[in-house]
Amino acid sequence: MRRTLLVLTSAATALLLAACSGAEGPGWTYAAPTVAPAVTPAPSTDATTAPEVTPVPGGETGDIAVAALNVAFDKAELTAPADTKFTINFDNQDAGIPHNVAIKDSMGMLVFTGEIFNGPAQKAYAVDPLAAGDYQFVCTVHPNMIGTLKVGG
Ligand SMILES: [Cu+2]
Repeated sequence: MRRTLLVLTSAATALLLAACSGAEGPGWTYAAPTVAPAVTPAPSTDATTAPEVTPVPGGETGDIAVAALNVAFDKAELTAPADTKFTINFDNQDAGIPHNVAIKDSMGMLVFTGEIFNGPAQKAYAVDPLAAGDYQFVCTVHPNMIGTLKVGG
């Protein structure tokens, strides 16, 4: 007699528990939709990396684009055509810091000196024809800002 009562009561509590968890049941369904929205914001980070990969504007032959940011050129190497005029589109992105682009030949002689100006601002430098060879482009104000300019093939 006693045993059947125990069984009955435990069965009753089991039913109660089932009813309780049944009430909480709908709670777990919310987990699924939250997974999808978390993935979508990722593409927005592309905006920060985009400016670095800016191609030569206009696509005109011989045009060079170089920028200065945090007292450094954004490129270590530039290429220009030989024996023909070309343009350096210089983008000084350093607010309140003066930069320019000057060109030295392999002997260290200055063959071109662009106007020094404060950022943020841009200038297009017209450079006279250079003979084929390796040159150095530098910022007159900051000797640590150096890169290689390859003229011709
Ligand atoms: Cu500089």
